[in-house]
Amino acid sequence: MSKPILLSTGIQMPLVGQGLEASYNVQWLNNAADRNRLLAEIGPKVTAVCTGAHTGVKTDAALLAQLPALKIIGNVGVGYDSIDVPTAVKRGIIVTNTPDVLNEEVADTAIALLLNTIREFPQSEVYLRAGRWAKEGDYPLTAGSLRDRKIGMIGFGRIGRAIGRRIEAFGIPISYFGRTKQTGISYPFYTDLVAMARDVDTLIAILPGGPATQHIVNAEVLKALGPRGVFINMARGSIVDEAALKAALRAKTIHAAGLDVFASEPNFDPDLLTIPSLVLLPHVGSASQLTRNAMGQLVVDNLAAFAAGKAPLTPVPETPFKGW
Ligand code: 8YV
Repeated sequence: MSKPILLSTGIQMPLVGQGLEASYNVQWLNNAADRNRLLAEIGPKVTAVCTGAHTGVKTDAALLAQLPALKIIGNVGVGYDSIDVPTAVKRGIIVTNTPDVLNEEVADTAIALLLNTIREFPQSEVYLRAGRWAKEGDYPLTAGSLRDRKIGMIGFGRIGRAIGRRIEAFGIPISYFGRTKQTGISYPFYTDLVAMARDVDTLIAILPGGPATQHIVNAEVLKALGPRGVFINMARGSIVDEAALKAALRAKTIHAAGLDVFASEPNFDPDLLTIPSLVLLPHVGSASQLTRNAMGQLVVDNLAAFAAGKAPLTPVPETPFKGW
């Protein structure tokens, strides 16, 4: 029997490519000289897709319409906002993601970005490398310190709680904003983001992207955060109004921001580079070999299980596996 056809929307780690090829006839959209031609040829026979935010390709309504036999989409990453989930639900397509295996890595990165933003470590290294220390004296004392801060978590899911545990160890008070109050969590809970922003001075965003959270951090939230305010985004670029953020940083109505994610990736707005109070990372939250291998293996395991007639391991809540 010939292997089922899987479409990869972009380049994947060797571990993923090789793992998928054991169960599937893998077709690479990124290698196609003419993508439309490839889709016209193989689209009707594709039963599985492997994708991820890093591929830069959206598994949107237009792509899904070209894949009428599709049964499963394996996403490299916990966030699956590049996939049109409502259409997947309607068509009975299972979507899987990579929860849990990246929690601690992303939480570590969030803390690094938080400290780098508040204490200006990247800027002070640039100062050292430019030979300014001996010539001009010590790097200026930073206006910001983690010591006197109150942190508000925007989203308090699995990664949010891993960040929360670290912040608690630092002895810093935490609040959180979300849709529902979490059982067993005693931190102050807000359903009103502006109210939380008013009560804290540091926001860390770690919530899903997509239409429901589009520009949830807007001019009003940033204004409420105030002039000592620090905003850290570990979620998706879509959750913040980047124009409002740039304006707030330029007008110093907030103090600083650290971004691991952007409205457009990898071609982010170059104007961001002109703002000295911004610390910028190229979406590296989970980007160690150790963690990406674990994520890649989970994608392979999900898609291989499905090809072998077994239940996928980690379907997203919207598309539970209901049996054969
Ligand atoms: C990955 C991420 O960079 O898990 C996620 O949602 O954003 C990152 O860990 C990305 O998904 C790789 O495609």
